[in-house]
Amino acid sequence: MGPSTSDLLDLDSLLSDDELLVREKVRDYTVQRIKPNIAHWYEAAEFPREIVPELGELGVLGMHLDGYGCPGRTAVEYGLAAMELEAGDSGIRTFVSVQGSLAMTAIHKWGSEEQKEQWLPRMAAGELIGCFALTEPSAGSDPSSMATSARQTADGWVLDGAKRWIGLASIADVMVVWARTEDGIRGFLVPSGTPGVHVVPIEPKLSMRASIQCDVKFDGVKLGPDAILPGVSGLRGPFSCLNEARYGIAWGAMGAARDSYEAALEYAGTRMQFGRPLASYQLTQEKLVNMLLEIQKGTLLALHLGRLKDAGRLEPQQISLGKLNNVREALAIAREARTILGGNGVTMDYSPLRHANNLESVRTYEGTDEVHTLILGQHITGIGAFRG
Ligand code: TGC
Repeated sequence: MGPSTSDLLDLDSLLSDDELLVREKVRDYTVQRIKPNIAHWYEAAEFPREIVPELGELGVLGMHLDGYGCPGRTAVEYGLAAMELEAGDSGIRTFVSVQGSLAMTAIHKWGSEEQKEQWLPRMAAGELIGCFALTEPSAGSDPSSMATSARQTADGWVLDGAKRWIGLASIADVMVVWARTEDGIRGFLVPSGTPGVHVVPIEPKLSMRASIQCDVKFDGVKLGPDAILPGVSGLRGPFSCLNEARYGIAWGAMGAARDSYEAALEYAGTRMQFGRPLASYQLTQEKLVNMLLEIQKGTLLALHLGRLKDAGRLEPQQISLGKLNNVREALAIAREARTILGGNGVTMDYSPLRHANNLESVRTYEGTDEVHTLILGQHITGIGAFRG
């Protein structure tokens, strides 16, 4: 049998047996565990916490990290997993990104040996949840303007300030908090239950409903001297973690796009109008073909980024290219798929509008379209246009 209609170019032939195996395992999990339940979780605005240990068992938490109980898989394997999970829902892939690419990566890259031993094995197993607190109410695209501060005292540190849009904060066992110090921006590990930390989920939301994002306030929070991540000072610390998450998003978005396309293709084949299936109309075929073009190109792009990453050659501006392009195209595909579904496309029975709503958040977090455009603009012209 030739390649499937979702993989016209036979991109699967570019994957190794191990990569295909990882992909199939995560795809099976998504089909059996996420897809049958996602409409309910989304409608109820519920993050299914019970799946966290299952994701640990599946080997997708801190998937690309080595040692400390982490799975130690390749960048391509991690990307394929992100793609399959986001074919289920962006909120589920977001959990995996926040836990693995952001919180665990920060500890793995910049933590002390004790911090790594304390947190990483149980986070990889899905026994503990982490979050990553960078964005603030008035510092989104520009984290260099953050106001949250950590003041050194005789006993350690005192943290004051506020963060916003922090994924998983209300259920996190540990927060990675970035704060301004006399020594520049530093990372701190704040365990749940620390006095002075106040977390409030942001709701109701029209996007990412099966995920949690929170406001967090730090009011004179006392931390020990060993709360600081010793390995990094400056924005390089959080940005190096964002690179990992943005890379995963370039893959994940193509999962949401593929699921939207497949839903529209199946519907078009069975839905009769004017005595013929929708798929027999030229206007429908053009929509389906345009979706497939972008899915194939975007998947090939993500795979190329993954191969560069595994070779240790992936540059931040290349990640920006992937994140910008693939999320933008995925959003257009999800919206176009919804048009084929007609009125039925606005019900929870079909995935494309849910994907489109989620992708509005995905295009905004981890660097907006505008930020990635300007990162690329700076790279090609040599002139930074972020500041006036
Ligand atoms: P700039 O002066 O260029 O750089 C400051 C320092 O950082 C280094 N750096 C990087 N290092 C590693 N990877 C990268 N991609 C890096 N980009 C910059 C740089 O070398 C420098 O290091 P050093 O040692 O020389 O000091 O910084 P800038 O402020 O001018 O950057 C501008 C801009 C717009 C590119 C940057 O601010 C940016 O990327 N803004 C977007 C911020 C963003 O993505 N926020 C997302 C927040 S996290 C999130 O959304 C979580 S969502 C998940 C959830 O919790 O639900």
